[in-house]
Amino acid sequence: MKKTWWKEAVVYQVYWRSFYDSDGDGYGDLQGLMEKLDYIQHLGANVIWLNPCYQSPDKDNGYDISDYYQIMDKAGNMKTWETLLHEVHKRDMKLIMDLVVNHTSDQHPWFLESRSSKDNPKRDWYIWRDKPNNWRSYFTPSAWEFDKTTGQYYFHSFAIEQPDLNWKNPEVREAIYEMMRFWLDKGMDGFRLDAIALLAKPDGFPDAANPNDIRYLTNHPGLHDYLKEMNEKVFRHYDIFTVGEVAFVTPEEGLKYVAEDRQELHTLFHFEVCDEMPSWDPLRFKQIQKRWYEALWGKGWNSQFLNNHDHTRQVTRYGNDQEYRMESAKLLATMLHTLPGTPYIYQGEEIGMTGVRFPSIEDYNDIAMKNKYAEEVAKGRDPQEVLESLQPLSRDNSRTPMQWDDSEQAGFTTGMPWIKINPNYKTINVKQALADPNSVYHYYRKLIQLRKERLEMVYGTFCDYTENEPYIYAYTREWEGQRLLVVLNHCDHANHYELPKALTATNRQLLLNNYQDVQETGNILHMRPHEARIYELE
Ligand code: TEU
Repeated sequence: MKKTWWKEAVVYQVYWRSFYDSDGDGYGDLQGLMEKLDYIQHLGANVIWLNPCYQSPDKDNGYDISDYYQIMDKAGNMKTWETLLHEVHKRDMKLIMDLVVNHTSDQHPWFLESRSSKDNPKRDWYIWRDKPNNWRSYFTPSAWEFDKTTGQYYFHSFAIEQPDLNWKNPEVREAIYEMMRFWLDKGMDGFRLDAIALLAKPDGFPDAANPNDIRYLTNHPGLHDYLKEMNEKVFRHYDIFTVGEVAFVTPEEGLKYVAEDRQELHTLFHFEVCDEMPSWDPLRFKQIQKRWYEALWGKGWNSQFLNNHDHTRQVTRYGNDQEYRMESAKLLATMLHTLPGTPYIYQGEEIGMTGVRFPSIEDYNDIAMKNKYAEEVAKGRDPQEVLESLQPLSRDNSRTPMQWDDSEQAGFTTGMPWIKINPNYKTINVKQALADPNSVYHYYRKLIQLRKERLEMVYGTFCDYTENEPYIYAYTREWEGQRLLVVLNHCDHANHYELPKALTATNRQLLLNNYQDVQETGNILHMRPHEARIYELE
């Protein structure tokens, strides 16, 4: 397997508006991120993924871009961004930017022109039809919006304020490539490509048999031609890292995006876990890991993550955020950093931050949740019941501000935060985590350090010994004659694990564990609740 910096990287995702507010306006900002770069560096992560900070009316928190060449006021300005890049590089770290090219804001001048008349030169930059089909969008009951100026409907895969670009039009593609080069020429290190599996649309937009199954929004023919062209015209001319957001793909389909010999993207996020596995389901999870490993290994590269700004915090959704919060957060980290693929840390995960339940819909900001709430209540459903049904997966679970200390507003801002702070900040915060040698934070540091030293964790072949076990997950990673064994007891009670013969033939040495006092030499491992261990097999 070819070695590259991005395979060995540990990525830290910064949802800047919730990270650190340097000027008291209630929004995190780029200057705030700059002030916390040492914190991220000290953790050991070496690539930062920055959520979109381009100019935007902010209907979907920056994913509705109205000017690709400017920085949003809330975030700062181009000068701050350039200083940020410089400061990141000074620390031997890299910066990748989130980029949205499936759609723009409805306030983007391209769309303002496009909607102004049927014969405007930009008309065909977006997708216009006389009649809608029966598709839903991610955020609304119809993917089409009627525009009375010209009496036609335009297509939007997400909010009404996010019209989809027409990728069939070569002028659109050239304009996007030019803009990509503008950013890359500034020296940044790559892109997280938003909703990239949606670029191609089917001819004629036929109705879907089941309009609620929105898989029809993704993976249409033509998509890979666009990605190949993008690579040829832009990506391959820079030493960068690209990761595409690719929903609803099988591993075989996923490989097409990342196969090294195809030259499209470097890696992908598939969402078989986050979109399709609502709660912890060990057998299914193991199967997903194995299938992706088998399809990609030696050919293309995967990512490992269980949460981000769209998906509820992992210790709440897939672990235990109560009695075993610390152990559980550490176990999930151990798993993500030892499974095949580049691991991602979503800000706050490293201190075991949890999801949140706000009492009222008014406390929420997430456009996906608010639209769904309105849609369901309009059908006559009980508002309280609707709220409760939407809370567990609301995107705001992950978007509450970073908890820096136990002072007012968790040390995030001196003003009024744009979204409420999780009330548990008094006990869960960075200050506490830095002071406690057993904290989740310090465990992450050790784990990341280990990944730098033990390249088996990056390049090793993967073998799962517990495919049918509901609680214990035990697997090895082997590379250049070195072998690691990872054993995880992902549950609230203790379990024994008897090592299979294949794993007992050699000595074993414990390299990392999330309990303090493991002293076991026999072949039966007594695993405590949410216990995680990494052994070297000699
Ligand atoms: O998300 C795209 C998207 O499809 C997610 O909404 C979905 O939950 C999933 O995780 C993939 O199937 C991206 C951004 O991450 C999100 O914040 C934006 O709202 C969206 O695109 C629109 O730009």
